[in-house]
Amino acid sequence: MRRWIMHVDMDAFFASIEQLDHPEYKGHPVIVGGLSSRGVVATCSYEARKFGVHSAMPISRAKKLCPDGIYVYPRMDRYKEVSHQIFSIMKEFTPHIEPLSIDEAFLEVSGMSTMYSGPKALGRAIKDRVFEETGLIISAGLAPNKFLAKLASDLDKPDGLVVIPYGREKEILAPLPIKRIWGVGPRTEKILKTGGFHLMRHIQALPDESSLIPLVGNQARRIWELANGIDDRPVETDRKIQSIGAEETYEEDLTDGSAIELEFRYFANRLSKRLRKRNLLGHTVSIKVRYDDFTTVSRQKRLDTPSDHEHVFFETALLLWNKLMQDKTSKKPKGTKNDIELLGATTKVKSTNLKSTNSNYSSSNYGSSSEIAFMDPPGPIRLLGLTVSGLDEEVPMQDSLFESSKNETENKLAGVLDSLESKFGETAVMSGALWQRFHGDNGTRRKRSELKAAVDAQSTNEDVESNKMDKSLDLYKNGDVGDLNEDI
Ligand code: TTP
Ligand code: MG
Repeated sequence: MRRWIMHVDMDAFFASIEQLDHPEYKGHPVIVGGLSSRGVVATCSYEARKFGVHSAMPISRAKKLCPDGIYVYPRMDRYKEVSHQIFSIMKEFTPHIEPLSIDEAFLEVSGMSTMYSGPKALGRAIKDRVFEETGLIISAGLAPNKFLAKLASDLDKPDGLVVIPYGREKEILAPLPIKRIWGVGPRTEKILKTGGFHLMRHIQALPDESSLIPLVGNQARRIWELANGIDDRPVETDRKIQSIGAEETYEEDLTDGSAIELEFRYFANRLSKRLRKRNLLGHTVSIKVRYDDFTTVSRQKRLDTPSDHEHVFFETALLLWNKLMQDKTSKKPKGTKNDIELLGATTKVKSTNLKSTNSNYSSSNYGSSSEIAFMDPPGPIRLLGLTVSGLDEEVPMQDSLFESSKNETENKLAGVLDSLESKFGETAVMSGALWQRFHGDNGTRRKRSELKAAVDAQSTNEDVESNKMDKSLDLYKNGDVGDLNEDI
């Protein structure tokens, strides 16, 4: 039996939902994104793309290119709801689904094409069904493997339905640039080009990968295979979440340590709730910092014992932040030398005795390391982020075992949405919500004690999940879809 993989990707997903829910938007350029001066475009309708607007572009630029467009703020809950609906429809065709993002998935459809007159008819049936039930259009690609199926779904967007038949893989790939190979990011692309490899056909001309090894090392075989249309990866229905993160781009740059402390408290609280919800423990904590000149740095630390505790995440963030600031300014943080040594040990000590999943730490429970202040940054900070990775499942209780098999697919999708959310970096969109929470009505900052109270109060409110859906980083679509998608 021949293997057939289908890749589906909704057209202009957020914008199409806005047009669906607001019929008066149909046929008009619709731009979804952060509406503040620092907002970026999450996506836009194909009508807006004609003006040159695209995802991750600053809204201010979009407004110059398309002044008469309809600009709307994202409604993540609604998009997630539609996403679930679409995944349920696809599940009626096959249980073998690998969700890749909120609007994208692989479907293992081998064998199913015999139930239709061929792969194209199968693709048509799924497309039609999604359209009938949701009014939304998917672009689909069907091919002998994942790499080609994903490529195919993009070849004729929007409303695409492209089949790459057996035997034509190399021919279709030959004229395409090497950056279309999964895992070939800008850095690898540059290296390959220095070796004279610009198009897939240049790699196809090689008898094997050996000439690529000096350029790209152990990635050579994979790159050679993909350029030749060879990809044996299975559709992974149980792909695990790799990381959970939160980050913010601030409407006004942060300039003092106390504001930064508050942000990390908030992130730590949010991440620990999300981990606990999924019964996960994280091994590695990383912080990300972007200065106002867009220089971006990150630092990470592996915990001795995996944790889901906000105070462990917070204290590790404190440690990493102060180390980073020390490196940057060659200054010591406020506090004695002993404090700093203690801080180094704190994460270690704390993470060993924090197994309870029922933590409810108030700010006063943060322990002695909270005596150490966050150092002031050397310059204005535009973005902060905190991510927990190296996720392991906590040993489940009897009840949750039952629960998890029952809701397996939902959990997987929720996981993908979570990890997707963690990739949506440039969160001008979200910053509005956080900003309001942290500010009085007149826009002035509340006193710090009030802010802490706000954070503590929030830690009891499970419903305060933010609608963060802005994105920026080239990590999107590359970051979370398995090892092949990492830049090398
Ligand atoms: P995409 O599938 O990349 O984009 P799209 O569905 O809007 O358009 P198309 O597939 O037709 O090219 O992303 C799916 C959704 O993810 C998108 O509607 C909004 C969100 N997203 C962002 O928020 N920021 C981004 O930079 C990108 C690329 C997507
Ligand atoms: Mg899409």
